[in-house]
Amino acid sequence: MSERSFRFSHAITREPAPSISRGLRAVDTGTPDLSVMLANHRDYIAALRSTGAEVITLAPQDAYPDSVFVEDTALCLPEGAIIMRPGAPSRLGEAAEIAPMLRVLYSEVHEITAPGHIEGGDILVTEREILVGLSERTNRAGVEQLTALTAPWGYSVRIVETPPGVLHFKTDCSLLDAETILSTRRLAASGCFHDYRVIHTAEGEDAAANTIRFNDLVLMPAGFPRTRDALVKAGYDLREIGNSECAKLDGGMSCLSLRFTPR
Ligand code: CIR
Repeated sequence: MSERSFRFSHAITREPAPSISRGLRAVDTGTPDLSVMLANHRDYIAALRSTGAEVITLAPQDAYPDSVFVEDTALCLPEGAIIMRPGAPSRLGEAAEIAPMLRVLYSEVHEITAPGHIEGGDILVTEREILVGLSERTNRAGVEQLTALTAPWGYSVRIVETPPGVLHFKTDCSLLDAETILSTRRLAASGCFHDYRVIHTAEGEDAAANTIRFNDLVLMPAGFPRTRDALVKAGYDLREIGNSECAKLDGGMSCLSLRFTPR
C-alpha cells in the first residue's frame, strides 16, 4: 500500500519572530517565551531531519505574529501545491509570503480565492481521502474550491465538523499510519473516523491529539504520559518535543511545518 500520506522528502518551517508575543490565542494563558520556543523549534527541526528529509527553514517574519505556524498557509500534495486563504484577518498575508518558495518547488501551484477561506490546520490528508473540518477559519466556499482543485489529481474531499470551541480540525486529531488516527474522544464521537482504526488520547490529555507522523517517527508534544504510553504500546517510534510556548497560542506539532514530496 502507498504511504504517501506520511512519507516525505521535504518540510518547510519558519523561525518564530519576536512578535510571537502578540500571536492569536483563544484564551490568554501567558506570553510565549521566544527563547524557549526557539529551542523547541530547533528540536522539532532536528527530529524531522533525523528521518533523512530536507528541512527548509524560512526567515522569521515579524510582521506576522503567527507566521511560525506555517502549515496554515498551504496544502502540499505530490502533484502540486495549493495556497490557502486563512480565515484570521491578521494571517491573510502569510499565504502570499509562502507562495514564492512553493513556486520554486512545484510546477503546479493554485490558490484559494475569495470568498473562500481555508487553513491547513483544518485539513487531514489520509491515504484514501482528504478530510476538511469546517471551523471558524474554514468555510464551505474554501472547501468547494479545494475539492475542485484536487479532483483532477484523483483526490476525494470529505467535509467534517470541527468540535465547537476547537480552533482547527487537526487540533483534535492526527494521522498515525495509513489506517490509524489519533483522536480526542470528543471528535471521534462525531463518527468521522468510522472506517479507520482510532487510538484515543487519554482522559485529560486532549492536547496530545495534534501529533505528526513524519516518515518513521511520530512527533508529539511533551507532557502527555498516558497517551505517549499508548502510542509506544501500539508500536510507534515517538519523539516528544516541548510545546509549552506554542500551546499558549493554540499551536501544536502539525502547525509548525509543511510536509511534502514534490514530484
Ligand atoms: C492561530 O490562532 O492561528 C495561531 N495562534 C495558531 C495556529 C495553529 N495552527 C494549526 O493548528 N495548524
